Amino acid sequence: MCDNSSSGIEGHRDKAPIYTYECPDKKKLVSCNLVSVKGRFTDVALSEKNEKMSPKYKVTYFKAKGRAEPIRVLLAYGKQEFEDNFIDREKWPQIKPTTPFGKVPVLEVDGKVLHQSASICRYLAKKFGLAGSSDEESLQIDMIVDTIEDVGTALRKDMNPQQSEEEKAAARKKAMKDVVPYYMTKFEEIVKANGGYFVNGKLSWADIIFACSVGGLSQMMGLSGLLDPYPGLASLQKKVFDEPNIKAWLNKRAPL
Ligand SMILES: N[C@@H](CCC(=O)N[C@@H](CS)C(=O)NCC(=O)O)C(=O)O
Repeated sequence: MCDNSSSGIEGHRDKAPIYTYECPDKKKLVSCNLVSVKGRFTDVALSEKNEKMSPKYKVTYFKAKGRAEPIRVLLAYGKQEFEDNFIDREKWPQIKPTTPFGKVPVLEVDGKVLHQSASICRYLAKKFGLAGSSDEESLQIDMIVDTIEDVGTALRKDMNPQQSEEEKAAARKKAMKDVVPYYMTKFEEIVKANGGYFVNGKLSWADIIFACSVGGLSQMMGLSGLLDPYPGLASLQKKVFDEPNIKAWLNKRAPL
């Protein structure tokens, strides 16, 4: 379900020239190359690059939305160009050991490999002003993000790809009775009480995580219209995908 090219992951340390066309003046070129050769991501390198240019982003995952989608959507929101590196499933066994913990998505930022989707999203959200404007707001956002993860965990407990159609149907029925309404009803209340968003009446990365999760949840449940009984959540998802930068990217990206 995820992709990650071995050259992108392991090979970047040998590719010092990655910086050469990005660092126009000679002094910067030398220091950027040093940083790249050592494979480090120092504050010096970051501040130099922030002054001059956008980082070079590469998202590696399978050809699917899954845990990579909120990363892509956040990059789109931040108007960042990025490379979508799709892994062939047949090649995954060879690629897996080249990733930090045998999992994807990974995000490369100027060749530095980042892993753990929520950590990556939080990092990008901070950059693009979607991580809350106080510790308390950030906490509210994190609590929602962790609860969305709990929904997936609860569903996966009863469902797996090896199940027969009969077992799958029984698991879905149980989830539609116990898990989905429990979480969605509470989410709906929170969004209603917060001006149409999860936290303080404004867009945050929790909204993006939620909007991106609905597709995966619907797929697991084998139904469309998962949000039909929850108009506040349906409207939130629409608002996220109607954000101008996100919408522009969604319109031009190849369908997954
Ligand atoms: N907590 C990790 C989970 C990553 C994860 O489980 N990735 C799955 C795809 S969604 C994966 O790499 N599966 C392939 C494997 O484990 O071999 C994250 O959020 O990034």
